[in-house]
This record gives sequence, structure tokens and C-alpha cells, in this order.
Amino acid sequence: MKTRMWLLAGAAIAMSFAYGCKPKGAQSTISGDAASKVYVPPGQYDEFYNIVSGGFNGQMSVVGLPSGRVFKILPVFSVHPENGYGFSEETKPMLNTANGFVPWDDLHHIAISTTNAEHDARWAFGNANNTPRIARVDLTTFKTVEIIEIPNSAGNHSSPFITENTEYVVAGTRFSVPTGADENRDVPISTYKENFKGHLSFISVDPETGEMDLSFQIEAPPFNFDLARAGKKKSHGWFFFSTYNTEMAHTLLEVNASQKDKDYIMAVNWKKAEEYIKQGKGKKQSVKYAHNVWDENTHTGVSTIKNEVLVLDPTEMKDIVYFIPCPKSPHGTDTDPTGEYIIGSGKLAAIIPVFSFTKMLKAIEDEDFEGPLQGMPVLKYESVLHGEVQKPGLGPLHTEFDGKGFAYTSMFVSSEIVKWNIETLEVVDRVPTYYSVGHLMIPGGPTGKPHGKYMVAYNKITKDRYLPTGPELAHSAQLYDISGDKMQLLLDFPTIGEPHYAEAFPASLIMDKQVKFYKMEDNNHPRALKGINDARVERDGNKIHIYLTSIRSNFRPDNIEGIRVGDEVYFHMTNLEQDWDVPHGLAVKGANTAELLVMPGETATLKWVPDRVGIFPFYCTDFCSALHQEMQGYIRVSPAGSNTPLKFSTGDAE
Ligand code: RUQ
Ligand code: CUA
Repeated sequence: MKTRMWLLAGAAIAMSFAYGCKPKGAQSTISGDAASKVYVPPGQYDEFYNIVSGGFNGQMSVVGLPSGRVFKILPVFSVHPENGYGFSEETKPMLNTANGFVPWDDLHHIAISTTNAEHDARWAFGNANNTPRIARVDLTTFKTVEIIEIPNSAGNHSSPFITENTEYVVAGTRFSVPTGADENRDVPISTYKENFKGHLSFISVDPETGEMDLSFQIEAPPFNFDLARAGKKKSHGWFFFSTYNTEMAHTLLEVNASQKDKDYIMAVNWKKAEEYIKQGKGKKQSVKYAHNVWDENTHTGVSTIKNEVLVLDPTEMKDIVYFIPCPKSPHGTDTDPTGEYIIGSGKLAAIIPVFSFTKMLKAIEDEDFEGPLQGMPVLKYESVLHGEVQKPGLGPLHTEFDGKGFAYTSMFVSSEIVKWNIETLEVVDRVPTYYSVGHLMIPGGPTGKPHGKYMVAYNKITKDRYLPTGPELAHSAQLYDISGDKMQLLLDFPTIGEPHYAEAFPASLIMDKQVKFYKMEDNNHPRALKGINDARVERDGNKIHIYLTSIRSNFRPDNIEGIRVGDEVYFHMTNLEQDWDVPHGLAVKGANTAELLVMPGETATLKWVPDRVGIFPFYCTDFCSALHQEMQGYIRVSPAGSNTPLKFSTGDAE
């Protein structure tokens, strides 16, 4: 993203607009009461949870607003040795894909679940850009509980955006690619226009359980799909995807995909698509993708490979796709809280176009088209346009809303945020960002009912904002007060990873719904132990199963002998605690994987293949009591083929 945006910066400077690209120091913009507005006194809570994407770290972070304090880093698409995510036998299936185990990804966008276009904050969704996937995090446990892979897709950037009742979460492909059988995919890149295809995936979300299912895909021309937003309220039933590279170039996109004056916002009538599906329309295509679901009762992920997807062809179903011309290489497309206005942020455009949903419907009804595009109708720009924001700044990327009739657009190149009136299109305020803002976030901003009050800018360039840390500098967020007429900068805070999108919602929505521990009686892990008396060690060929309990402040068994070099040793650790905030950890000397961090009532498994003879200590890593440092044990490893008897002690007094 950085590189691409720097190139844009170059392009825009070449356009020689009369704006400075680097704002002056922040001092002058900070007024005296900023500190008190972000100060959360000891013993008090932040007002908002802010779930922030980590970009190339593949994680989400949980931040409090207005303080900017980080509460948790939660692993989604990347392994996390800190708690064994992706290393324990139970979590490995969560990162399974059609390409096998993929331990990393690039997470850009967050979507918080909604009902009636308002946050219900049951789940947070995140996208994996590189190996296309969507994850669902349960906001009562802050755990990744589901990951679904997206077939026919590459660079899952236009994702995960949701409809107003979380009926669907979508995934639009950034890279168009050839799909189908091997011989259809093994084609010269120069045949891009003929052989490559874009796909927009609609993944349904079960209203009770949240479980995702790849419902259908819409086949589209080989454009790049960048971002998307669902319609809401009056435009509920529609989805809007921004496109670039409608030139359909396949090389040096920097130049070749910036030729046309306008690209498109692709409007999809998904309710209509549903009708066609009910009539049995669409083609089943064979594909391969993984669907991974976490089971809270067995504390284990299950990965299933699926083989089929339903694909709809919008040149046959004539009324599900319409193109709205939009200047120029639009990045964000955003719908305002009423659902009437659709804003396209053209990275290379000198204005911000605001489209009217009502006008769009009218134009469709009147067949007021400027022509077909690959068999699909293109609406006339003027017919759908509500108006243009004039001279907003340089390099518009994303727009958020405060629910009071104003929109806020991030300007990457001119490093500023521009506040404008959605009805009159007048710019009413602008503030600098430090520097080169990407996404903006207003709590509830993408919903029908923004919570307002604050805005966070997630910046791409930090430069001189923090104490330097070698070649790589901290990434940066900036908090603004938007309760008054003028935006006021309150706070800089560094972020974990490179933040792209984030969402925030009132803490009161979920803070009393947190799972405090898992009930032992519900623990159906096949290797769970119900009490310390079940602790034991069993040999099964070259497999050793250590059924381990942890409770303040001991492991049982804690002296284990009779393990041989080359054995596969499985530590199945059950944390018997039944109280909030008493995890126990397990670290084994020389284990070349990770530790386990096991929550109360949970069972998790660490695999270890000892490769040398000796005594190997193990210990608890989480300071759990005054005698935490006593929480330890020893394993004796004998040579392969030795007949040291299998022996374990569960803590008899000496
Ligand atoms: S992006 S800075 Cu969401 Cu990947 Cu816009
Ligand atoms: Cu258990 Cu420290």
C-alpha cells in the first residue's frame, strides 16, 4: 500500500495542484484541553472498543478510545507463539487452506456485525488479502472462531464488508485471475482480457451462530476490485464495489491503469440475485476451498475442504449489475447513514463525486444508459450524480460519517481530513494529519447510526512523530474530537502492525458479555481431564500422550520418565481453574514450536519430538500465584530403543 501510494503522490504532484503535501508541526493545532479529553483516570474504563486491523501482521488489535491504550493483540491469520495459536494441535486447522497450512496473511479491513444497520458487536470480521479468506472473531471471547477461504479470488482486498443485518459479508477480488479447470488457468498473461475474470463473493452469515457459508459469486469483468460498502436503509438490498484498472491492463498498472478518466462503481442488486438463485439460476462450478470452524466445546478447530460454488453470470441475469462511472481509480466507496448517498473516492480525481441512490433507481427504471459494458448496463454519470465536492484536497481515499449530516474524507496526498456537508457538498473544515492518512474511522461511522464524538486517522507515514526505532518507525494513529464544528486533534498513538481499516463501538455493548472462563462440565475435548486424579501418561507405539492438569500451582504429572528420542510427545493440558483471568502456560525446554496458554476450563495440546537425551524441564509461563515459580516439572528422555520404564508421578510428598 505504501509503495502504491507513494507513486500516487508522485502522480498527483505532477498534476501540480496548489496544495502543500507536508503539513506544518502539530503544536499550533493542539489546544489546552486536549489532554483532559483523552485522559482515562486509573480505575476507569475507556468509552469505546476500537478493533484495529494489523495489516501485514495478520492480527487485530483491541484498543481503547479515547486513551489509545492497547488491550490485546488477537491472532487471526498469523500464528502467535505467545498463546500457541497456529502451533497447538487444536488451532492448526484454523489456518488450513486449499494450499495447506498458511501461517500468515495481510489483514486490511474490519467489519463489526450490525442489526438494522446498527452495531450489535457480536462479531468482528477481517479479510486476508493474500490467500483470500474471511475470519470471524467472537467478541465475547476475542477469539478467531471461523475462517472461510474464497475460491476464484486473489488479493481479497474488497472485503469484508457487511449488509445491514449481517446477512452477507462480501469479498471482491483485487486481482482478476483465470478460473476453472487446469487448462483454463494455464494461459498466457497477455490473454488477460479474454481469459481473466473478477469474482465477487457473497458469504452468508447465520443470524444465530454467525457461521459463514459461501452462498454465491458474481462473475465480473477482469477489473481490480478495491473496496465496497453495502447499501443500508433505503438502499438495503444493494452493494457497491469500487473498481480500478477498468483499462484491463496486466503490466505496469501505475501507468496503464490510470488512462481512463473514469472507472466504475459496480452496483449489485443482491436481493435480485437471491431471487434468481431461488429460481434455480446460476452454475455450479467446481473449486476447492477450506472452511475452518472453532468448536467451543471441544476447544478444537475443524477444517473441511469444500468443492463447489454457485456462480451467477450478470450478462444473463440482466438486472443484478449496473456500472456507475466514477472518476478516477476510486479507492473507497462509502454509503452515508441514510443509505441515499454513495461516495466514490477517486485517488486521482480532483473532486469527490456523490451519487444519489434515488437517482440511480430512476435511471435504471428509465434505462438511461450510456451503453453496455461487456453485456452489462452502464449508467450515465450525470443521471446518477447528486453533486461533486469541489477542491476537496489531493488523493481522496476513504469517507466516514458522523450521523449529523457531515462526511469526512481522508486525503492521502495532501495529508489532511476534509469535512463536508453531504447535502450541500460544501467543505466546512479541514485539518492536517501527520502524515498521509489512509483510513479514517468514526465509531459507528459505516452504520446507519454513527456514535460520533471521535475520529481516528490511520496514517501511512510516521516520519518524525515518535522516538525513532531503527529503519522501521512506529505506525501511527491520530485521534480527533469531532463533537464541535471544528475537528480538533487530541492524541497521537502508535499502532500494532500497519493499520488499515478499524471500527469502534461503545464498550457498553459487550463489556458485560465477556466469557470469564470455560465451564469444565462443558469441556468435551476428547483428551480433557476432569480432575487431578485422571492425570497420567500413556504410550501408544511411538506416541506418548501426557494428560496434564494445571491448577495453582502445580502440574500433574510433574516427573515423567520413559520417553525416548524420536517419540512424538503430546502434552494435553487441561486448565482446571474455574475463575476469571487464571490462564496457565506451558513451556518445554527445547520445544521448537511455541508455548501453550490455556484458559480456565480449556484443554490444548502441544506436540514435541525430543531429538536428544536428557532431562527437560517444563514450567508455567503465566504468573498465576505466589507459587507460580514453583509450577514446574521434569521429563527424562532416554535413547531411542532404551527400555527405561514409562513412569510418572502426580506429586506424592517426598
Ligand atoms: S486500504 S488506505 Cu483499506 Cu487496503 Cu485504503
Ligand atoms: Cu500457572 Cu504460573
